[in-house]
Amino acid sequence: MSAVAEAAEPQSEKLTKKILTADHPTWCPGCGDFAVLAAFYKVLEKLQYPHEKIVCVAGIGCSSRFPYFVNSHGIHFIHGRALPLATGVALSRPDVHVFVFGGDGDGFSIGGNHLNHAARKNIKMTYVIMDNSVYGLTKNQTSPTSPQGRKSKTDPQGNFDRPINPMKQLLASGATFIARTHAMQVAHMMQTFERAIQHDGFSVVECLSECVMFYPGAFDDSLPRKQGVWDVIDETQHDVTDDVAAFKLADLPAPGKFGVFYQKKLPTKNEKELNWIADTQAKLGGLSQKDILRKRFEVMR
Ligand SMILES: Cc1ncc(C[n+]2csc(CCOP(=O)(O)OP(=O)(O)O)c2C)c(N)n1
Ligand code: SF4
Ligand SMILES: [Mg+2]
Repeated sequence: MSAVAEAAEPQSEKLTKKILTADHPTWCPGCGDFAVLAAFYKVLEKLQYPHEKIVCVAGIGCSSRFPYFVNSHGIHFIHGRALPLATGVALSRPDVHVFVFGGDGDGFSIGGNHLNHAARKNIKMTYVIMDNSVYGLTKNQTSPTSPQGRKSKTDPQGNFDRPINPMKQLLASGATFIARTHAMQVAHMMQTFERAIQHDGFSVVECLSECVMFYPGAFDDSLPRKQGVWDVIDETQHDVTDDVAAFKLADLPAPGKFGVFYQKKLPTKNEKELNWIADTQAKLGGLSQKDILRKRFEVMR
């Protein structure tokens, strides 16, 4: 690299929790989302990505406040629309690391359609769905993962509807990395985030994160200290590239399994687009992307 280029690209600072910490989180004391944020800081400290290459995107919800609390590029966008926005960032800026955060309502309800399409297109990003099985921000409505019979402001008689099964839904959508963890199982959560981030493709982690205000104790059945069962997938027995086997694991009754259900390396849309751009430039004698676009517009006149 020339001296001029070196001067133009200053060395990134060492990433520390102090550098990554932005605003004071405004979640309720005891909210599971604090542990998710702490785990994210720790994993980023370990991975040491250049600070200026980190982008956090979210929709709307308590969990979707996440980008406010991370000192990085961040966007707090429309409810359920984080993934299309993040897709644009990921495809137009292959040099950055895109992280998306949000709730079960944001991801599986209003944003469910976008989740299917971002997954099948295999856009390179990591999406953490902080699942508290309730709409927290709007104060206790039934969410797509609320169990049958649970009473809420929208179902005072108890929820009639069957909840979705996030792992099955993600498998059917074609996501290439699918995992499940728990905000109170910190070591497992950090390992899972790290594997998800290092996956080259669309990685999704469903992270159970208790809403202590509106749904306390929702996930105690998977915490041994609350007499629950913490059942981690044994990858010596489960082939993570086998989607049928993953579907069977996802069919187990609550509290179900935790860990990586599925992982497969498939070409990302990012790499396909980059190859297409490079081929087109080569065919057109090394024209810049801007000039290729200009030429295209001239044809369309
Ligand atoms: C288009 C639109 N519809 C509805 C709302 C109201 N709203 C805001 S957050 C939210 C649900 C939040 O639940 P979830 O995504 O699970 O996040 P949590 O607060 O539980 O973390 C709703 C319905 C909105 N802001 N915008
Ligand atoms: S309402 Fe629930 S999800 Fe929202 S900050 Fe409070 S505890 Fe967390
Ligand atoms: Mg929620």
